[in-house]
Amino acid sequence: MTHASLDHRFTEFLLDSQALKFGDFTLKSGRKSPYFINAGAFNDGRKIATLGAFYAEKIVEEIKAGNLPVDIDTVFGPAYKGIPLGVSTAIALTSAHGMEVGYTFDRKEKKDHGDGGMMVGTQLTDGMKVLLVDDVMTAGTAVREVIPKLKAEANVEVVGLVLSVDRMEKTKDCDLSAVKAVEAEFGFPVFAIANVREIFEAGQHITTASGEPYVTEEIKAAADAYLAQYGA
Ligand code: OMP
Repeated sequence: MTHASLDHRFTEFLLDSQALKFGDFTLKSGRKSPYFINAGAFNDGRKIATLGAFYAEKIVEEIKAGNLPVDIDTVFGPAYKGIPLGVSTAIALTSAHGMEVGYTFDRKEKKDHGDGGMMVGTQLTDGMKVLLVDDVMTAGTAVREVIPKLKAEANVEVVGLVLSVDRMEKTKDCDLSAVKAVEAEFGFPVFAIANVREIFEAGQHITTASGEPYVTEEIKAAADAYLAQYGA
């Protein structure tokens, strides 16, 4: 029995969940892309549980490789789309891997009654090891917004960032990928369950119910052209 690699199994999951779409999409950065990854497609219990299990598998792989610490205190998912990611990842880390971790997310607006505060879940305190999770990185705008919020809360140590997909795109100003630029700027490692090149490679061998590959030659050519222009 062969075991498909993590990126291959994740690509299958993206395609089966219709989270990976092909067409014409305008990105947050303004770039026009022939593909889009929509984490909003993980919209039921089975899909979000499966997604959390993929994040947990990637995290445990990186812990075993010595790239992430074993004593992560909390998984932080930035509001709003990061919230189910952080929660489902924390559940999977505990239930499937026996790790005791918290989950934390930020409020978009400050609450001045009840428990107050900007954070929900495990409260951040000095010295805590925080692992960030987010959906997709194109230019790294989302992560740049959340780091100051964390630092304003407590002197936490951000130990890394785990994404579902690294789109492997150059930043506007240099040829470095957004992931590499974030690593260099903040000093923590960034991991992705799969990157776009792995996804397009795997997608050519994964078929729809009617037996056609999800990634046709036409789709592959459009992706290659896009990556030739914007890929790092
Ligand atoms: P950056 O924050 O610039 O890295 O862009 C990533 C964000 O853009 C994601 O968190 C999404 O909100 C959105 N996005 C996707 O969800 N999927 C994609 O395939 C591409 C983008 C995007 O707009 O770049």
